[in-house]
Amino acid sequence: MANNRLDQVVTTISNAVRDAVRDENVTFEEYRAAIGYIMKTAQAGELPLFIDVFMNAAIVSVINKNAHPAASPSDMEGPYFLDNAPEITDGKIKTMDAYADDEPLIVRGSVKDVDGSPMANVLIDVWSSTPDGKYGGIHDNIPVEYYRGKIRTDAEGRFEVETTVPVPYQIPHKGPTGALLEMMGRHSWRPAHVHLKVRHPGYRDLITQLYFEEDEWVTKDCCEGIVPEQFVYPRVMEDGKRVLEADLFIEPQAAPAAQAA
Ligand code: MBD
Ligand code: FE
Repeated sequence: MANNRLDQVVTTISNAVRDAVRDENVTFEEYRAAIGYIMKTAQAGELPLFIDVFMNAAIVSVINKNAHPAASPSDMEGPYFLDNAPEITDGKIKTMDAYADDEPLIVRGSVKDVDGSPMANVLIDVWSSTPDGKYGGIHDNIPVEYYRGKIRTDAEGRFEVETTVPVPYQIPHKGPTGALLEMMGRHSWRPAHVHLKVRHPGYRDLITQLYFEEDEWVTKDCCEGIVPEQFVYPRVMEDGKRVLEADLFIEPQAAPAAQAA
């Protein structure tokens, strides 16, 4: 019998890994190589990327399994959320002039309680990559205020912000994570995506992503993500700008369960 939650989860995981070692007849050399790989990944600062590529989708399936049926589908947060993104006051997320032929994108929609009532003043983080797959505040010294920002819903529960259209996204593939995928014969592409994180006191965080219909990677995400159909958008233009419109439903936080002894 497990003593506590930590004991239970760690024991289950280590048993699963031991079973894999036995099933695969893993050699001592392979075991040492795996340790070396993990150390190299840590030194490259890619542990969050490596873990998310292989595990984030499983966590999302647990979240969705336990969610209120009317709540919007959750999706992977990925390794590049930063909580120190700037508040957007002029309706525009900063993007880089260097990408001359990027397309403007309007992301808008509403936030409602699962009972259907609009929710005012809800905090939404929006983040996406540069056209060549880099994230502000993470890669290539791009400042944190580029391609990410915090917005809030208005009195009617609506939000709107402008950024640029992201393109199919190759996860950083020059480091150990990409090298591993390549050695496994797998690709390192995700569909183009816009990340959203919706937070409000008393409500469960909703972390999700928006996608584009014409994107070939929507059905073969390298992170094995199951893209929520309702968040895959056809090409809609308004005054020369692409538009994604998302109605997001969030659920009240469950009362904390009594801690098992
Ligand atoms: C990303 O940008 C991402 O969104 C996910 C889920 C995994 C790796 C990189
Ligand atoms: Fe991402």
